[in-house]
Amino acid sequence: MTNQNLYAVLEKNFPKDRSKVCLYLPDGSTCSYEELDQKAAQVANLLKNKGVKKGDRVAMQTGKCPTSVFLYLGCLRAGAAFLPLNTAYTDKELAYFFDNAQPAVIVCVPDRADGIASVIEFEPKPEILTLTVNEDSHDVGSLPEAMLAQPTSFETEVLTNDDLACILYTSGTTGRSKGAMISHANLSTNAQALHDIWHWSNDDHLIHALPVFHVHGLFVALNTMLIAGASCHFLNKFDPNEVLDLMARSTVMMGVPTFYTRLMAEDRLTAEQTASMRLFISGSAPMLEETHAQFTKKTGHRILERYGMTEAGMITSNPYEGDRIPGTVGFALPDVSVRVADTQGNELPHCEVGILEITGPNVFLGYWEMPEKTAEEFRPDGYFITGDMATSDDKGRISIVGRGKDLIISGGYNVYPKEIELCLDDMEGVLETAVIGLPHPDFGEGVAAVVVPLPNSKGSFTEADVMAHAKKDLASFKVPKRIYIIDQLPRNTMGKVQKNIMRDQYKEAFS
Ligand code: MCA
Ligand code: AMP
Repeated sequence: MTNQNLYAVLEKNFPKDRSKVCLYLPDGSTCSYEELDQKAAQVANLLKNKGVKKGDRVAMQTGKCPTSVFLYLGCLRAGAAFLPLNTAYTDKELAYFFDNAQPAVIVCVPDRADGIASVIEFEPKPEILTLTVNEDSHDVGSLPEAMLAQPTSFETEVLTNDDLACILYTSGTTGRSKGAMISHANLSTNAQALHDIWHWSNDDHLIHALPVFHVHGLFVALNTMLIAGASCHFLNKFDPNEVLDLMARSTVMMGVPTFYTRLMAEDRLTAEQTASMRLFISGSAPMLEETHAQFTKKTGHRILERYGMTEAGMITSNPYEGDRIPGTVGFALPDVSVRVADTQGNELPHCEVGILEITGPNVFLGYWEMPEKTAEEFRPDGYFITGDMATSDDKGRISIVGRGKDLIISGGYNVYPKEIELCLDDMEGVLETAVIGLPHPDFGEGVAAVVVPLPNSKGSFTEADVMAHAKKDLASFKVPKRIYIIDQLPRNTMGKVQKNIMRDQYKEAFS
């Protein structure tokens, strides 16, 4: 049987000469493919020695550093399910994920270890390992320390297509997060498809400035770079000036629309500065047609916009050759089928607006421990209901025209209003709240909350109090950047809160 382990698939495509650099790091140091393989082996050996078995969860909440990549690859090699978590999550948010996924091992930065230990309520208690980067840019902590004693070779676990590779949490319209179970084949087929349609080669050099705890930075960027045997500048965070410097030595960049709007504010973004680049890719949130046009005007490059989601990786892409049409997200990836359907799942004629449904090797296995949620989001014929409103033209080109789900996308991060509303509703003196997304020049959408006090609590709290309450429990990117305290929410005759009226009323909030 061919080993379907994603690591085995990636490894087959590693360069013959493994001394080739894979990661170029901000301090000028590098990591070769040989080193990557050995460090991933050390992680896998360590996990096995700690009794981690196939399918056991290994959670990571750390900053971006080479060891975070070794940990990801080591989990794949050992057959453990990697569970990356946004560094902004608070202890309260983590408590939910840990309780739900019950990881065997948690890797975190040292100053979060006590807080994390205090929220663990399940047995057996997970082992907590630490990882951070010191002032000399070295990865330190109990994880890198323990890796040192481990052998540098490891026989990668033989797995089948449907074996679990990762769990990524995605919030839901009910406010309750769901762990999307992603298989080895979901990832390898998606990486191979992106490699092919975006014409990757081992000469490519990627600018990697995305976080590695979401699909975009972890799978779309890293897996595709690795399956090509290519290399990347592995940056801790997005800094437009650093990225502009690197463009002279790179060929591909991937980013959320905020990366592009921030780059465009720089005078150094010119055709000369980007001359060696062959491909700029955008996704995770809609890019304004105006951003596409201005970027082309400044650089001569046409940004390639693609569309995807946690549950399915990449779904559609504008073509590498041929028209890249702003406002559209292109065609279904090879082997992926898409249809625009009515609320019953019946396919609609071209150009009619409906919900996008998809099927293919990229579609996830289901939600962790939530079979009823999984069933709700699949049609009997196997199509997954994305919740995105779309149209399809007669050639199959897809445009995302809105969201059927109540979702805000801020700088590429998803924020589900219900989760924020539940948090604010808990505040003393609050009767009810409505959370909305408003146009934001930097983040695309910014989070705002409309708050109604109880009749006897009017004047008892301020906008700043509401923000402080939210900050206690919610990741910072979810905290509303504007608060409006009003007497009552607008409702229609059926009593339903009319968010569209509030979105219109406060639309200038961030302009
Ligand atoms: C940071 N802040 C934000 C965001 N990022 N607020 C709203 N939305 C955000 N995205 C807040 C911080 O909490 C902080 O608030 C203040 O802004 C400044 O923080 P800082 O860290 O300096 O921000 P930054 O470094 O400039 O980050 C902005 C960013 C980053 C570079 C746009 O958010 C980012 O890397 N976004 C990419 C997200 C991504 O990878 N998405 C892919 C998901 P305070 O001062 O109050 O603390 S995968 C996906 O969606 C699907 C599958 C797909 O299709 O790809
Ligand atoms: P997530 O749940 O974090 O995986 O986010 C996936 C969601 O991001 C999708 O369901 C879409 O709503 C949105 N999205 C991703 N890429 C695009 C894009 N190019 N245009 C519009 N929306 C996008």
